[in-house]
Amino acid sequence: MATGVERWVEELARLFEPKRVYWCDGSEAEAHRLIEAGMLEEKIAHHNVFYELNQRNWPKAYLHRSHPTDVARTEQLTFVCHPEQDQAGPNNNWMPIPKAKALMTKLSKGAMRGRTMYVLPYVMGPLDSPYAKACVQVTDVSYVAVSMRIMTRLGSHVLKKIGSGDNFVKGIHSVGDFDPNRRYIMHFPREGLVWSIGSGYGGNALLGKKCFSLRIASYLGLRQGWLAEHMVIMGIEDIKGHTTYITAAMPSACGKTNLAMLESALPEYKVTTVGDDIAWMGTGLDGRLYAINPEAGFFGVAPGTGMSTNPNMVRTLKASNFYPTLYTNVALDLDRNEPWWEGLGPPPPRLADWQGRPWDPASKTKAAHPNSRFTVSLYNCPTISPEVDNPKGVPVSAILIGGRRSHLMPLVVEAFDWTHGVFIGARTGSETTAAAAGAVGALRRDPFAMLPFCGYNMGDYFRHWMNQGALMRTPPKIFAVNWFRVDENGTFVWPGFGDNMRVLKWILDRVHGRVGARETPIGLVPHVEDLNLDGLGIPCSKIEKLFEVRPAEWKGELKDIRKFFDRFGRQIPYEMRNHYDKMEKSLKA
Ligand code: OXD
Ligand code: MN
Repeated sequence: MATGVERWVEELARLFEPKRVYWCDGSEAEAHRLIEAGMLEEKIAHHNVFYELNQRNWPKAYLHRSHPTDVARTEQLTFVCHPEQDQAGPNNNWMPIPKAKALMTKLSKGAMRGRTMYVLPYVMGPLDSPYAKACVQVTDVSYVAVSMRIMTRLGSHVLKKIGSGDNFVKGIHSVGDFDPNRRYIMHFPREGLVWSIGSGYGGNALLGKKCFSLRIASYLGLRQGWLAEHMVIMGIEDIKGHTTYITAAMPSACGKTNLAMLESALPEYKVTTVGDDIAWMGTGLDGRLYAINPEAGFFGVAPGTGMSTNPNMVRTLKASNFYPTLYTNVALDLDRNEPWWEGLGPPPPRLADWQGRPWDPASKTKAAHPNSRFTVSLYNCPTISPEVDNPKGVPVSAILIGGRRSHLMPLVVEAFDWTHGVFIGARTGSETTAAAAGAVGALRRDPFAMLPFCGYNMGDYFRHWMNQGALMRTPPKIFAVNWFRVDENGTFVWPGFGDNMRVLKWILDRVHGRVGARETPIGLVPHVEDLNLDGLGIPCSKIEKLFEVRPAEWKGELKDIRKFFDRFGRQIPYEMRNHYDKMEKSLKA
């Protein structure tokens, strides 16, 4: 008798009409075969699917070039379909479920003709974790199949775990004809289904990542009492060998990957990496918050990654533990056959740009696409945490919430308590980046860096965060951080990267009750003398400016926060309104 997965795949094969159906076993030999076939297959905008790079200097590395219109997440084409629009909230595009299903069925009809349908059984989370979820995705792109093998725990064993029933999260993916007018990323959180047509870009096509581990999982978390968040998970080990775990929410392309594996400027501290993008968190029996990373790889932004900014990522990329590492839309050093991007080092003499065209160094355009990416196994990372596969997760002592703000926001602010921390997370704004299609540098509210990823009404999400705090005996402390404040010349004041450990040290000192703090209308900030600034070479007066809260400058901000909260009407928790009123009052005073 056919299993639930087999019946579902047969139904999809009747709809998509692929030339053949191939069930992936997740082996390395299979990944080799798919890459070799992809090196011959000329499919995407006249480029081969995979292109072999210099294997001596960049072990197991392959280049992929996407369709030129398909280079970032397309938030305007991403929908979350609940029965009622109000359940999706003002933060999501919505369509009635029957209409969305009819549209996707029409677009899917015969969409895989002449192609292979790959069936990918995978698990999000360490295999024996109570949080682990079994999923199956179908796709018609070998690049997606190989990427999913890096990013998830993929293999035939997952089919055994699912058994004969249909208790699995479903992902349907086809690139169709790449037509941006027929591109939709549809989510049906109540039935654990994602259906994505028309895009091969990671965030739209590797359905285990944003679509499942954030949009669908955040809804599961609401129903079941846990949190799915856009967060780094990292350990900070002190000189005595004691590790404190923290998580950090930051919008896309704001330095989460750099933070997750930072090389500390303070030699007494060492970072270990659990994850760089997604955290699933729930309260343990001891009343503490625990976090697991559902992913098994990094899908990181290449530009800006180099030995001076993130040496551990360069080491990860050059390690040869796991086959393969993929580079998407980076530039190509034509003499050495190596990947290149802005920030890796000086440009080599002869480069092809991300679309394969000769690149003129005098031109104003970037050689690598600003959202070019690498896809690499977590198990290549030299700073990988020994706890990465711990089914229980790691206990979280602090939660950081960051944004990219050139003005106004101090380097670090501690929340007065959990409810104030939720208010801080909810009011966070950030300047937009190239990770999503649209304007770059525009300020938008991005609560908990989850605006594009929350699979339900964010008013309910804020209430859910409030409720989670009440479940914990010792909730983590919550901090807002901003590495991006600039001076009057537009230059970053704080050096960032490895020096961010100086801020993390203060956070640890607060967590362990070792230092005091100064109260301001927006939260608690450090006494500058409590920061370890040894060897930094920035005058104290400049550092003090990083903690300035100038009430006159907050007028516009207050207005913007109120406008944003008003979009959620009465769904905004009363605690958040109270914190807003208190902050407004003390800024005015
Ligand atoms: C990502 C993103 O790819 O946030 O992680 O866009
Ligand atoms: Mn992300």
